[in-house]
Amino acid sequence: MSDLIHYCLEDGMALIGLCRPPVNALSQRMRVAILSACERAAADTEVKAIILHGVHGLFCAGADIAEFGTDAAFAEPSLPDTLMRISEIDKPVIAAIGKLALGGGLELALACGYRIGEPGARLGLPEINLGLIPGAGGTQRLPRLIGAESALNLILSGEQVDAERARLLGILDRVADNAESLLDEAQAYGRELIGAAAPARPAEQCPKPASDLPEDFFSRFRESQEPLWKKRLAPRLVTSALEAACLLTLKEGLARELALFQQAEASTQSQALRHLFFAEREAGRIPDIPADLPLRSIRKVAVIGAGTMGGGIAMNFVNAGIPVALLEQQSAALDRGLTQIRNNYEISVKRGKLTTAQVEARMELLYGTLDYADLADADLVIEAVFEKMEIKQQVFQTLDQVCKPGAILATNTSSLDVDAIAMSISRPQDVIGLHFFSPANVMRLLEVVRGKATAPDVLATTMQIAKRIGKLAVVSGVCFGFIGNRMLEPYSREAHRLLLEGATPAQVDQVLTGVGLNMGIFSMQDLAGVDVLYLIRQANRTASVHDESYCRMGDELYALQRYGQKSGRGFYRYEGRDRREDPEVVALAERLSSELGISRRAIDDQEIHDRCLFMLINEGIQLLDEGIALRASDIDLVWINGYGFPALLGGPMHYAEQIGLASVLAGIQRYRSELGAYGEMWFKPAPLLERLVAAGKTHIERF
Ligand code: 3H9
Repeated sequence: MSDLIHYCLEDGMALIGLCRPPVNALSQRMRVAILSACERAAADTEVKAIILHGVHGLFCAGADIAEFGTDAAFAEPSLPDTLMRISEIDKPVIAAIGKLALGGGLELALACGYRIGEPGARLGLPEINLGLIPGAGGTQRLPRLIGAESALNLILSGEQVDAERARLLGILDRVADNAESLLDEAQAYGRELIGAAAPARPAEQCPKPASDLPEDFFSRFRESQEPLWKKRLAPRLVTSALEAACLLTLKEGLARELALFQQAEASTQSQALRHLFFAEREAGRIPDIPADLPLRSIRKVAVIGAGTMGGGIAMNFVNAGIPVALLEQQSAALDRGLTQIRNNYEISVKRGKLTTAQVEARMELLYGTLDYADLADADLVIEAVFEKMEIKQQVFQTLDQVCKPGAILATNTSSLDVDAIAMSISRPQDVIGLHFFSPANVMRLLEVVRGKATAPDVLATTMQIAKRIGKLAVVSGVCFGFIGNRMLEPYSREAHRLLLEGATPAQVDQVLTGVGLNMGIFSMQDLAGVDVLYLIRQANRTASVHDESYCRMGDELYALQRYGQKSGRGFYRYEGRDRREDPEVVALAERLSSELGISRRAIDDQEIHDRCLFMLINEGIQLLDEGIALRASDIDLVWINGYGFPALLGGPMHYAEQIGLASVLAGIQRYRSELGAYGEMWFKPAPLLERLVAAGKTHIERF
């Protein structure tokens, strides 16, 4: 028998154990192995019932995602065929579900006549998160088990339910006492079924899944949901599949489901989301650091600065049960910071996300202090003070004196030179950059900045602690702005320049949100603060020798005290939450254009798209070439999780591959020649992009 299956016969029952760590993904080899074990059990007259279980406890996390988009996905036996055959076996088949039954894993369980789960098991059909629909019977068998509406909600949300809820919904027949007794209880269940001469499958609980729904249920449902689905294809396909379950026979419904699944699988949306699934898992791997490198232990954390950022950072750690010392210079600022944290938690209580007891437990883990001596036993110290090199270096010199040897010293900076901070103290190997995004307790992205001297175990420990506090950590090298903010520069530059050439803020923003970005660049800058961006620009201006005419719009708005949303006027005019195009801004752009000798013209949307996004892409490719980013997919994660780039496009690097690298290069070359001196200066194709195109590559990689 296969190494993927453990097979044994006990007490008239075949125990078929799935054994493909880590998650028993249903690859083609796995499907062959399961089917042949099931056929053996079906043919064996000694076998009166069959139990499918996970050898290492975990049942199954679904189809093998890596096979999608390749021939292996439907190589024989396909998953739908395998499950159809299992559902036809004329003996009771029991799924014993430990830990997880997700996607194709739950569909495998649904193909069985009976299901038992351990209390900690999570069940769900999360295909939608990959831009897919359940394609191996989930959209047809689940509604026949729990009704169309419940099935629709479960599949559209991708929600994972626990065992007890699954039992209440009717997905599980039984919940075992505990994980350890699951297999024994499944066997006892099997003996009962054999004793009672139970049928291979019980009668369907909901043979007419929509019987309790109004006739126009699906049309009304679509009408109400369409605006929320926006550009997403998968929810529309799920709804069609569920409707089919209500109208067609099981056999017809399965055929319809398969066609819809294949449409989803082939979509660029699903390709993008699958790319991101693997990108997230890859981001944690650092090529020159072995996975088994011993880590430093982090039991106590200290955060310096109790402002919005410092407070948010501290919350991450106490949320994960790690004690935090929060240090401020003045007691009033410390009190304000602690009160703000408590207020944030109170909001969660009001929303029903936390209990009062949980809030108290978290606040207990927070210790406010004004004394650096209290940081002596911290294993990780994160500085979140004002973004100014001298101030940060001063803090680090104090840390150098008070912190214990081996403590990791992190700076939360969004752009400053981590090496310059590290080199200012006696232990640069312990220094690392942690760029949290605001609000730090909410945003998932964390740029982990590896300095020249950062020790490998400091980086590896930081990556591990980031995972522990629920962050998606992406490694960046040291450069101005790291991965995310450095790419923001050319993207924003183009947007500003386009205003001088004749576009309006609303036109530019509409093109960007039309592509799927959460916010247009000008709405984003109005939110961030025109004044804040001006001050950052001022701080870095001396370093720049370039033509800065494109900064003039921002500079003038600053001078007019149009600071953005907070002052009611910026690139737009705000009335309450309403954003309006402002003729004054257009007039300002016209005046600046004439002062700068830039001729104005009507600009089409394609040009806005290409100039903003190709410059963004170009900078990303340059970062990869410089080794600032380890891989193209890391860049995608940064822009999706930190800057509102649409996940459905897979991130700027994946999007560039979809557009075609040669087209991106041609676009950049076109504007280089069409935009005169400005084009000459700024539209320089990244050498890596040129090399990739010359070599006929379609995938962005170091080369
Ligand atoms: C489906 O089933 C379609 C069908 O309806 C129809 C078909 C016709 N395939 O996340 P982790 C790997 S679609 C391949 O780090 P965790 C993962 O890449 C599928 N590989 O651990 C990683 O590998 P590596 C529906 C998979 O404990 C390793 O396992 N199912 C799959 O934080 C550990 O993963 C889903 O959408 C897979 N299905 O989380 C479930 N799953 O170590 C997707 C995992 O080399 N999976 N891997 O980097 C998950 O949500 C999480 O991985 C899971 C574990 C909760 C299972």
